[in-house]
Amino acid sequence: AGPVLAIVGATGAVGTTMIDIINGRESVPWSDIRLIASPRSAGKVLQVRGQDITVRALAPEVFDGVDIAMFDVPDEVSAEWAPIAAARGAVAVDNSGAFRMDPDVPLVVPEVNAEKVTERPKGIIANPNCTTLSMMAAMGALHREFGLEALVVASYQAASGAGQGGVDRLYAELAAVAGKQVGNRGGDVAEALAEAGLDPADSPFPAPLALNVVPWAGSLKDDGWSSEELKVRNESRKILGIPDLKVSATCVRVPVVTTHSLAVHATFQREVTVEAAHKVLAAQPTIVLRDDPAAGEWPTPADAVGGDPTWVGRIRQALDFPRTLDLFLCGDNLRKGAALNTYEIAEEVARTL
Ligand code: 11C
Repeated sequence: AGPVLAIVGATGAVGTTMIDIINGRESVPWSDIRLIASPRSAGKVLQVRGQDITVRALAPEVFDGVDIAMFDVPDEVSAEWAPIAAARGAVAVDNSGAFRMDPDVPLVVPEVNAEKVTERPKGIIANPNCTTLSMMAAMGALHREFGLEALVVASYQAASGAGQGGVDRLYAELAAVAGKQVGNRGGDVAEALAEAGLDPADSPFPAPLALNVVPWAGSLKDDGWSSEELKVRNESRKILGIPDLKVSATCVRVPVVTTHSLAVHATFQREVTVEAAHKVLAAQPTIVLRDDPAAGEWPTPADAVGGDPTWVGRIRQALDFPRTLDLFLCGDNLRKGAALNTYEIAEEVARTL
């Protein structure tokens, strides 16, 4: 019989996407799939590959007999429960930020460092942040060919990065401004939201997101950096295996429901041309290269959303920077950015059991 898989956080935004991914697979290696969530969601019945599965409440004994447990829950829940799952014999594949920078926990993107799944002294493997992940398959491929030296990144992050609450808030704000001539005067978007009864204190975003962009994601760290910007730096270094990679990121929230985009200024050790980069990226099975500006072809979140690949385009040789490319990437933050990559790690682990 195949291994037993558990999805912890099965009813959340990422957990729901995880079930969609499993339902969409032609075949799966699992002999059994367990759905686990908070006691509030326990008892719900969800369909997985045509079978009704009752969601169980998180408890130590639900991990007995589980080979791989995927965690799509907040940091503090993972911090407590992933070690419990590991102690009960499961390999925990964790999508939170709790273990990513732990030197005894590999941080894995299968296209870049799949071999690391076997180096798991704590029985835990971490899945990167969705913003970092959106560029890793492309950067890994370019790094193998040209040797990456520095990354300057600006993100355009979707509301669903902040979970279902982020999606609900964006839809509510869009409904509140729809059909109104707002956005032309300071504060009038905020007034429209207030008139619709939308309290800023209830928003996961620190400013109106409808008709706006917000240069903030995550929590405040030293010297004005956001946690999200530091994750892009630290996680990119660990995944790519370049401890001294120079990285500088500005993370921005945009009124897109799902799919993060990144504008990347990437500097390499070796000479790189647009043609050579096209060749490398076109050969990657998980990348869609869409780069013909004369034909109006470039990636947008609307193209990438709901799919597995990362879309890449707008590749240009930086005019004043030799060995540097500017490019634009889009990746579904709930799929490759979270559920899909976590599931791909679980598949890699299943191959090693
Ligand atoms: C966002 N990238 O868009 C974040 C969400 O470290 O897993 C994911 C946070 C994380 O808000």
